Amino acid sequence: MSIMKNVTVGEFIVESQNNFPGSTGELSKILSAIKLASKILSHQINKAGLAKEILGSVGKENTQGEDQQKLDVFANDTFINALSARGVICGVASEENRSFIAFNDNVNNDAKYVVLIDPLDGSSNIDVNVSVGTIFSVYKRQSKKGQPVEMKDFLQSGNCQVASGYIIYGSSTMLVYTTGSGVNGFTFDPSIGVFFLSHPNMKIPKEGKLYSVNEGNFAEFCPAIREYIKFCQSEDLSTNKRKYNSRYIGSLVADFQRNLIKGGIYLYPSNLSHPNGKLRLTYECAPLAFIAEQAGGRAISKDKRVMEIPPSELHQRVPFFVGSKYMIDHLEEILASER
Ligand code: AHM
Ligand code: MG
Repeated sequence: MSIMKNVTVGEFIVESQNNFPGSTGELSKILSAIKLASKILSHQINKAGLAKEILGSVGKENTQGEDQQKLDVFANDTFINALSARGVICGVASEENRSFIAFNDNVNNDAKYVVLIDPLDGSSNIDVNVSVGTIFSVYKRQSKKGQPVEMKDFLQSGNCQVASGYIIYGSSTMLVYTTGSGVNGFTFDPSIGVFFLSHPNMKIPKEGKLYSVNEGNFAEFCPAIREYIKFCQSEDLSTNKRKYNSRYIGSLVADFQRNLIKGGIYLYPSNLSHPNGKLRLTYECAPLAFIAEQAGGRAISKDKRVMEIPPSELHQRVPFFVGSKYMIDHLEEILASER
């Protein structure tokens, strides 16, 4: 096997921490809590087809009116418990909860970081055995240490992220993260319960051959997006072949990961049922934008870098376009010509 068995994610985190003299190790502990929760979740997802008590809907909707799956609830509890137990963050905001949770005790109130998390993205795919993911980001608190966290700690623009990452529960489980010095990917070996560095210094190809969008919404897209999709489908005169291939799983982390490795563009524009796009700025777009940029790609929303958008509310949605640099450059030109 070509996985570099000698470097575990734990060793990699410690090594990276050593490159920052004066580091307190708090960020490392957060990553390690996320790592632990993801192993528990990976185990549950792998047996989802067998265990009726974890498969399917809980029969009620989450805070945003979406059907909540049993595994959504399990994932949310698992990540929040793992993060609160270590006393290294002062609060967490989750896509599954209406508001943030303040870890309001003496130890956690002294912590300097907050975490935002989408514990189980694409959960409606579990019943049909399609890859799902967890997305997270870490910010330094803005409020005073020793006090309970406040909303402003969670409403920071993506530029302020200290770390972000995702876990994909696919044909294998992978953890991919950045702390602002490149992107590294780790593959889980379930036989010994360890993530090994398998994708060091990930880079997204500058140009790709894949476009990913829910084309069922084509008629509802604005003219610029329709024009861009037609461009993707048009013939490349130098090869007499279609310019790009279409690939859409409908599970954001899986679509993102494929395009990160192979090169491509992912689009979730506004449509009639989602006038501001479907994806959440804080839980989904900003963390993936940080990874895309660190891997040499780009992420925009209409006329701005996603990383520059200050959130006005926790569950804010924005149109989201992310992927290979030249593909986003071209989309940006078409969007600009419409304004
Ligand atoms: P979720 O956060 O409720 O799971 O929804 C987000 C998911 C993404 O994983 C995926 O990219 C998108 O919804 C797919 O939406 P659509 O079915 O409209 O194409
Ligand atoms: Mg989600």
